[in-house]
Amino acid sequence: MIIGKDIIDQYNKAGVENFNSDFDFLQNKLTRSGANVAEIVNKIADFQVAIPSWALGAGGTRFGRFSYGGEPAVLEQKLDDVGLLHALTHSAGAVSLHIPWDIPSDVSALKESAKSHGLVFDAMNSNTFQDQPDAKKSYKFGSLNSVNEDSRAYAVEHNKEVIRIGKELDSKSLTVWLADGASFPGQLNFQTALSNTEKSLKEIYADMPEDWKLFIEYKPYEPNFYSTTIQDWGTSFMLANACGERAFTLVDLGHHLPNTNIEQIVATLMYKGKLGGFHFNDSKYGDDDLTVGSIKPYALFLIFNELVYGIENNKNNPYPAWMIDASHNIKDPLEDLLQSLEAILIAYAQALLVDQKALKTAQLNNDVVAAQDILQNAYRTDVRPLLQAARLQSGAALDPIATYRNLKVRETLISERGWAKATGL
Ligand code: LRH
Ligand code: MN
Ligand code: MN
Repeated sequence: MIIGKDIIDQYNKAGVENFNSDFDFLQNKLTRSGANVAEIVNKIADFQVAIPSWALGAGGTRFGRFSYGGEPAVLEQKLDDVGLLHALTHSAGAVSLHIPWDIPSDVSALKESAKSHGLVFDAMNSNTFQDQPDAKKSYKFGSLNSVNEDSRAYAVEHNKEVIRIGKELDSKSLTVWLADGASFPGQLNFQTALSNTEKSLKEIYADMPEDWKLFIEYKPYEPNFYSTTIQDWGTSFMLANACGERAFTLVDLGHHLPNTNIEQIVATLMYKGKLGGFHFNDSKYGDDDLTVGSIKPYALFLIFNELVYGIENNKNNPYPAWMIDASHNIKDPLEDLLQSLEAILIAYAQALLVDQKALKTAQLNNDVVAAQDILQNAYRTDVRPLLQAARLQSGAALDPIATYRNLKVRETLISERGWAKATGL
């Protein structure tokens, strides 16, 4: 199924009148307070978030998985689904592949299809956290950190293979997330595990083309429950520094212990020019991979406030790679991703409204009340008409979920694909 611009325009007609009055009201209000509305709308329109190839089917938990009709069965169909999201929003202009879950069988056909949907290939993700059916070595006791030299070499080789596939797709980065760790005290020598990991990452880094970046993701626990070798941003930062200037830390919102101040981590990394990428999701208890903004929207806004400040002020930090890393257990995955995209852009737009000059003055005067007010004034603004303006100007849907439902996308996908199960997670 393909959603053409003409169909979107047709559906937009019904909502344009309401949009105009909502937008006028907000534009007047923001202009009065000194904001450059046109510039903000352009920034929102330019913001692109990668969709991971593993998020397009129903995810499930370790207790069960409930299939969702019309799920993509092969990579080509996953790309088509990202194409649908991009047609509706114009903010999902990239796809991120996980290897070997999604190995392209025909690279040039896949590139052609990506081009037709207006998509590029963002970071490649390697997978050394499971043994594949044809595996020659096991990752049961670790991969890049393993005490077993053969397993380590096998894992390094896999990452090199992912780089090779990524080069063919014109991707420019590799994300490494390691499950490596220990489930019981005494199982691992922490220093040896770290030193093995560092050596392995350096080998992978050395294999990357000059214009590639390495993103090192951290996570405190799961699947190992006693220790994880790359447990926190500090460990990732240290390893990125050891690898070189094209290695960076990647922050996944779900990879923190409860109440961690993630916005401060963002600021710290950007200060040192080492924030490479972001995985968006939301969580209540652990790495829940819930819809972005569904649990802690204010925390998301505070994170975006630091990102916006960092992009503006820390020119030594490269523009970060954005990706949604969510999983959908009971919702239609495409609708869930549309909700995530909306939440990301809302937080971004609110952060763009923060009066940075006034905030600095309040901080210099130690005016705590004013500082809080400045942030909350931005957070409490209903910025959705700005998102609609951005979508309208780029030919996307005023209301993506309503258009998706009106067009009966899921019903069409079910009739086209049946009840096929997605591969991967
Ligand atoms: C690990 C993770 C990592 C993986 C993805 C499937 O929890 O966040 O990014 O590659 O999930
Ligand atoms: Mn992740
Ligand atoms: Mn995760």
